[in-house]
Amino acid sequence: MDSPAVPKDHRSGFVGLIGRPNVGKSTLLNAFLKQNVVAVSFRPQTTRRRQLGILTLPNAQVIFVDTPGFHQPHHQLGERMNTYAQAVLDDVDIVLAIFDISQPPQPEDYLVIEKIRELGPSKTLFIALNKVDLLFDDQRTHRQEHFQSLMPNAEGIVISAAGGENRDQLLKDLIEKLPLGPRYYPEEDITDFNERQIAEDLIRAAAMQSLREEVPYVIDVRVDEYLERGQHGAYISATIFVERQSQKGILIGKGGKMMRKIGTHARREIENMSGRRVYLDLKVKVLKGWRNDSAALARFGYPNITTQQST
Ligand SMILES: Nc1nc2c(ncn2[C@@H]2O[C@H](COP(=O)(O)OP(=O)(O)O)[C@@H](O)[C@H]2O)c(=O)[nH]1
Ligand SMILES: [Mg+2]
Repeated sequence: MDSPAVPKDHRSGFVGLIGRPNVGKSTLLNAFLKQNVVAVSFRPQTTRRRQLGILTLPNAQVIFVDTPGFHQPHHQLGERMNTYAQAVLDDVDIVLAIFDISQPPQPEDYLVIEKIRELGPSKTLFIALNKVDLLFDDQRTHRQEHFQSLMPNAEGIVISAAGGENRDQLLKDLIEKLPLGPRYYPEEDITDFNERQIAEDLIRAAAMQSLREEVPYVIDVRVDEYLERGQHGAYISATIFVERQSQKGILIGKGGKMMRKIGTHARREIENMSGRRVYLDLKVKVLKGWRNDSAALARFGYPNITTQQST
């Protein structure tokens, strides 16, 4: 591959986004890329795998690494998700730890703070206090000081991933701390996931947002077919897996109402992501206890990895 000419002062490297579930890691990544390449939802644990988001600028290439949120796992899937986030800590040039400043520190934030303490001195660390748009001005200083007191060795920047406050400033700061280096990926690459994988996550996120109680967390999605149909767009058929027969009933809903709702929402998201029309065909299958089944986890794309520091 020809490496394109880049200026002498070109900077590049990996920025790992870490934090507890639901603080806005994936939202921030999509905002930096100005494109929805990772799934976002108001449910925790929407992100289950590590995914790259590649931002190519004239003077820099920033490779963001989105991760599942650190949490207390209740099954093998959760344990694996934590190890994916842990592995990213070891591999990146910069760790960007994200917290939700609209709420006081939560128990899972302390897991993240512990991870930060364990980082070696050679690792560059940034702290972003996100969702400042949800705070009243008079709460801001107090809350910022609270978070800051828990991490006295790193300065935090208050941002709104969704609203934009300080987002450009954060990007600028990150780029300044990246090492000088080449453009690692061609400029047309924006993620290491293909459309099929992104579609799986978008369908799962759509389902997670419509379902309640434990059901959002027992599903996973496999795309069975992704066919190009020229000017007619794409035909996608996918299976949503659940753990029990009763959950299958909930997913289908009365007269298929829930499936239609999820299908419409997911189709819209996939159309936005891919920029073309999509015909989406969904079915549901039961795969008993898949979140604790090693073979099923591997098939769904959650391999068992070991890290230097096991969680
Ligand atoms: N108000 C507000 N909501 C946000 C912001 N950033 C993320 N969110 C919301 O927080 C929820 C979780 O976001 P997500 O990016 O999936 O979090 P992740 O689990 O850390 O990747 C979603 O409903 C987002 O729309 C923000 O800056 N302001
Ligand atoms: Mg996420």
